[in-house]
Amino acid sequence: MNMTLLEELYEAIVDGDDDLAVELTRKGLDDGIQPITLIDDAMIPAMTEAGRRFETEEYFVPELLVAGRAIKAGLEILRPLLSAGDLHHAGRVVIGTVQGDLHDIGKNLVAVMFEGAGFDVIDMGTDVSPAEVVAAIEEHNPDLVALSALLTTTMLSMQAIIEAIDTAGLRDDVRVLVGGAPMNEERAKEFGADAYADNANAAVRTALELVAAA
Ligand code: B1M
Repeated sequence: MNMTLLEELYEAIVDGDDDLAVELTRKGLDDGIQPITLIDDAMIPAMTEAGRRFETEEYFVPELLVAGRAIKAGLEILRPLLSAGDLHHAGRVVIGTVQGDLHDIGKNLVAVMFEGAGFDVIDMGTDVSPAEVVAAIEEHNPDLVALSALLTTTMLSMQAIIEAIDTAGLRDDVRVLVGGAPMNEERAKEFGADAYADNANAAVRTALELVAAA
């Protein structure tokens, strides 16, 4: 059976073949496939499938790690293209995965989409403490703080971070957007965030609204 390029890219990521993921991402672009189509129709479904296999114990941590490395390698090819489209300055955002949490695939995706929408993005990485977020706000003076958490345990760090921003007297200077699998609107409100977004596209839309309203 002949597979389409999107199916091949999907398979390459599920199999954790980062060289092939890079090759197919480049080929997809050469064939005129939009970066967002490569992300939405191959990369995210592939990571979802790797996650499903993890849950059913067909995959273990090493397979998940190589799948994560493959999606990251593909995204790196797309990053400059997504950013090049929009040169206007939508605002500045500091983004990170909260303390105790090392999941960065969703956060990286949101960061790439922010860049594509014209935001200046300062990526604090993973396992970001309240003090690091406060220091990043003081250093970069962002419009928006974007926080990602993938574990039910680490999502509580979001609340600690928002409290630390408040204690530092900076809460009125920034909007706080939160997201990640265990989050929802209710928890976002409870933790003191300004907004919640459940996927990367919604994150961009919500970020633009928050910055415009401020
Ligand atoms: Co982990 N892990 N993991 N893991 N892992 C989950 C999250 C889990 C649900 C799997 C499971 O057991 N079913 C589970 C959490 C259970 C819970 O707390 N409820 C879990 C666990 C338990 C763990 C460990 C504790 C496992 C262990 O060691 N025993 C451990 C913890 C390590 C740590 O962080 N301290 C661990 C480790 C890992 C790996 C390192 C192996 C790897 C991460 C690699 C990496 O990120 N570099 C990994 C992975 C890959 C997953 C799953 C399979 C996939 C996550 C992912 O990347 N999805 C995940 C199960 C699953 O989700 N099916 C799982 C793809 C990504 C594009 O989606 O991150 O959800 P996601 O991001 C989405 C949205 O959530 C949203 O937009 C993104 C795109 O649309 N979003 C935002 C995310 N951040 C946002 C921020 C926003 C807005 C939207 O605004 C700021």
